[in-house]
Parts: sequence; C-alpha cells; structure tokens
Amino acid sequence: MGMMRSRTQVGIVGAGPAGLFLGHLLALEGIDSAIIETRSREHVIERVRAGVLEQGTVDLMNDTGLGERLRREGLRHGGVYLSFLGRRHRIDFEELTGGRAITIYGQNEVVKDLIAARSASGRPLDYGVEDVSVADFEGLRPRIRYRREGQEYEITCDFVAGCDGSHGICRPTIPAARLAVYEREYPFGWLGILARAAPSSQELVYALHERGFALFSMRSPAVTRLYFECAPDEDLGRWTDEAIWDELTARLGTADGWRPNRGEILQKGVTGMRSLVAEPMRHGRLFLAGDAAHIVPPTGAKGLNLAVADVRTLSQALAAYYREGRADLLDGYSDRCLRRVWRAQRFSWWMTSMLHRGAGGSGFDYRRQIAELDYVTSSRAAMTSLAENYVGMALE
Ligand code: RFL
Ligand code: PHB
Repeated sequence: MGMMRSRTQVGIVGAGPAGLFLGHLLALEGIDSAIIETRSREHVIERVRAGVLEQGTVDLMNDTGLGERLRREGLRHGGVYLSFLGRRHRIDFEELTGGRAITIYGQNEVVKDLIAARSASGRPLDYGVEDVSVADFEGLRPRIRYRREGQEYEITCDFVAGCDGSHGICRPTIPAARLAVYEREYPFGWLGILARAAPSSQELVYALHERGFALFSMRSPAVTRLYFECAPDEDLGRWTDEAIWDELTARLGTADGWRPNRGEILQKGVTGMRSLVAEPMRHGRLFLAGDAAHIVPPTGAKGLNLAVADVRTLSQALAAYYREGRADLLDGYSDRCLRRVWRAQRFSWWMTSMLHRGAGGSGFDYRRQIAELDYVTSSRAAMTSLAENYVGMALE
C-alpha cells in the first residue's frame, strides 16, 4: 500500500481538551481540520484528570453549543475553604468577584461533549495512530505523517496545532535554539483517589496540615475526589485503602468534627508536580496549545482552563486569517497567551508553596505558611486576590 494523502486547513495533533476544543471552534468558523490521537477513544474519555472549570470556560462552552449537559450536571460553587490548624475558613468567590464562580464538571465529561460535537460535525478524528511526525512547518505547507493499522498517512495543512500534551512530539520537534523552556520541579507529588462516597462538603477544601497538603473535591453528588501530598515517586503499593482514608481524615478533619465520607475507592494514582513554559508558543506554522506549551502544578486548577483559553485565542487568530487575510492575530498569538499563562503560573506556584510542606519543610516555613493562610482568610484584600485568580481573570 502506498501513502494515503489528504489535505486540510488546520492539522490538529492530539485529542485532549485543547485539540478537541480547537476543532470545535474552527468548525463553527467554517474552517476545516483533521484531528489525530495516539490513544484510543475509551482511554481519552476515561482518564481521570481535572474537575474545575473557570467561569470563562463555562461561558465559552455555553456560547458554542456545548452547555446542555454542563448546565444540568455541573455543580456551581460560589467559594472554597482553606483549612489549617483544625479549622475551615471560607473564601466567598461570588461576593468578592461580583458574582463569578467555578463549576465542577469532570474533564472527561468535557471531552465526551466535545467528541459528540465532533461526530455531529462529520469532520475527521482518528484514534490509535502511531509514529506521528510534523515536518515543513517553517514553510507554507506543513505536513503531518503517521501510521494507523499498518497504513501510512500524510496530511498537508496550512497550519499545524500542537495539542499533544506534556509528553507529545510537537514541542520537541521545534529546534531547541528557537524555543526557551522555563521549568521547575517540586519535591512532592499528589496521591489522588476517586471514591463512591457522597461529598460531605458542598465546596472544595484545600488543607495544610503538619503532615502535609490535602484536597477535598468531588465529581458528582455521589462521587468524592481526594488528594494528599506524597513523595514525587510514591509507591502506591505501599498504601492500603484503609491507610489512604486514615491519612486523608488526619489531614482534612477539623475540630468541629467535619471529615470526608468514606466509600469504595474506584480509582487511584500518583502525579508528579512541575511547572513548565515554552516560549514562544509558535514556530513558523506550528502553533503549540495547552499542556504541549505549558504545565502548571494542579493546586490552582488552571491546566484545563489554560488549554481552553489558548485554543480560543488561536481559533480567533485563524478565523481572522481565513476571513480577512490578516496575519497580525497569528503573530500576536504567543504573546497574548503567555500573559495569561504566566499569571496562572504565578498563581499556581503561590497556591502550591502556601499549601505544601515538602520533605524538608522546616518549622519556620510551616509557621510562615500558617501566617500566610491566616492573612489570606482574614484580609479582604488578600482574599479578593485569591478569589479573582481562582475564578479566572479576563485578559483581553
Ligand atoms: P492532554 O489532555 O494531555 O491531551 C493531549 C492529547 O494528545 C495525545 N498525544 C498525541 N496525539 C497524537 N500524536 C502524538 N504524538 C501524541 N502525543 C500525545 C495524548 O494522548 C492526549 O490525548 O493535553 P491538553 O489537551 O492540553 O489538556 C490539558 C489538560 O488535560 C491538563 O492541563 C489538565 O488535566 C491538568 N489538570 C487540571 N487542570 C485543571 O484545570 N483543573 C484541575 O482540577 C486539574 N487537575 C490535572 C488535574 C492534571 C492531572 N494529571 C494527571 C496530569 C489533576 C491531575 C491528576
Ligand atoms: C479535582 O477535582 O480533581 C481538582 C480540584 C482542584 C484542584 C485540582 C484538582 O486544584
């Protein structure tokens, strides 16, 4: 069999939230795209990841016809709790930000809705592809090559969108001399579980305990999502379900008797934590978006929201190019995204440093962190700063 060749306007590498959302926004502008994905459809839908949508992400889903199930099943939260020294303190987002809030709706639900929209559009989305490469993006006709079930394919594009996540091939394909990568690793990770248990709090709880960080979150009125700080290479096998619940209860439980409800553990995993930004987010006709361009530690709940904000900016730039022949928005894409990205990096780094003890955390650091939490939960100015960053800022 020879090479199967096709042509599209925008070739999209990766069918995570960034790639699928970009395909959706382009379709609404009448722009053709082809999406390719190395994993299976089931894997992409089932992997458990983010759960917090900023107001802007919710608004974009509603405005682009993706909001039907979100409006029914999404849990709107008007605030979060910060917990330390055995007490929970609420930060009231709605009151502090003029009515803005976050919505709990799993990343896999967002992905399901996007896949349904893609299917309805009849545009191509191929799973299970192998040996993906991107070439000629310094010229006018970049190409994507891959193999699927033994057949070789080549897609000739006007532009390529690298939406292939933190371990993808698009970022490393850009010549190292043309890309600055700013990176930081953290000396801890998160052990996360999904449990069949009714959430015992209506809103998220971020806790700093002498034993380290813990987070109480949820996915639905019947499913709780919990995390606690662990070693970056923590051995899951060392943790019985009982020991996981004991650790979570010790770190999250408060003096008034509040603690998470226990239940069957449906899924568990360990994630390392890092920050990374690649600059610029474009080389020639290859544009990076989402985790392919930047990674944030999950403490600020920004990763998915940044991915959506990137592709919104990219779709607007591509629309201006195809409609009016304008290249200025494409030229401004990277700077426009990076301003938001660095804001989110700063916030995620700040939340992470305020709430984690790390292996070598000293008594001095712990007392400074408690003083910071005390300040953030008692000064209206400090609370407003946390609230406006957490719900997401309009940066246009
Ligand atoms: P994704 O979701 O990683 O999707 C990239 C896709 O590209 C595919 N791929 C390729 N496809 C074709 N060719 C190749 N060569 C390819 N190489 C890879 C991959 O299979 C994948 O399907 O990146 P995207 O679209 O940029 O989306 C980013 C988000 O997924 C990510 O930022 C968030 O999940 C981060 N994150 C959180 N973000 C939030 O906003 N709020 C949260 O509460 C939150 N919690 C989390 C998180 C991430 C976590 N993990 C596991 C990293 C909690 C966790 C535990
Ligand atoms: C989640 O629900 O998975 C979640 C919530 C908040 C975070 C990170 C993850 O900061």
